[in-house]
Amino acid sequence: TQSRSATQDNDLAGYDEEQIRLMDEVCIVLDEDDNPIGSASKKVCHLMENINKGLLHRAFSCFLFDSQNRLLLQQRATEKITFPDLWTNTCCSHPLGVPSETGATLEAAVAGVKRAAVRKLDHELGINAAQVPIEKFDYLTRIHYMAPSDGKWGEHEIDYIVFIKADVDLNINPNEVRDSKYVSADELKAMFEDDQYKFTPWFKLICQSMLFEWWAHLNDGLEKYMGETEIRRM
Ligand code: DMA
Ligand code: MN
Repeated sequence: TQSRSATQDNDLAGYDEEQIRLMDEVCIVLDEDDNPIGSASKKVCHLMENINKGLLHRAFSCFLFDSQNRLLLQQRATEKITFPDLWTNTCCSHPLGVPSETGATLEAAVAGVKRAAVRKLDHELGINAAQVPIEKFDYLTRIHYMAPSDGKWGEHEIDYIVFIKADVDLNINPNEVRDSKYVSADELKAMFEDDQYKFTPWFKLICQSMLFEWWAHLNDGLEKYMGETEIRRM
């Protein structure tokens, strides 16, 4: 039936048990203007058959820079159901459909996203919450994009982009992250020229649009890019 949990689901047969369990998380369903209109499981939100009917959910992409302005990248684990083994920004996930992570106004939504980012930096990379306090995150903008992963799974999100500058200790969760690497802007550009690295679609979109301009202003003038109210459609 439609209501059975992801752990007993034919769509998920053969995938990693822990990643199947996480498909029961509750995502925030949105209209095209980022207004929450309901909730649905992570599994339901990432099936292309639902995305093709317009189902859209809220997400975030966190970019963590160290004190030398190097960006922390991760390679997604082979166990991930969507976009396995691809290189991407520090941490991505979804604010959950719970009061502390949902918001109807932009301000409340940004606060919820920052709480979700602290939660997932710990879960994926083992970064202690004390090293990434909420007040150190900066919200830049939102992008609306759609991207298939394979025939069955994909993304259709309004993705909140947040930056944080912090030196952190990592304790990587291998079920989430296969590899990680700090890079300068020039090193990231070189990775894009190297065929051995494959990247997620949302990270490519952010790199092709604003990332390098934001990065150049990390220490000086980032404020003018922060808090954008328009949703960038990509
Ligand atoms: C989802 O990321 C969010 C974006 C911006 C694609 P994800 O697939 O890494 O989510 P999770 O870590 O919750 O599986
Ligand atoms: Mn998603």
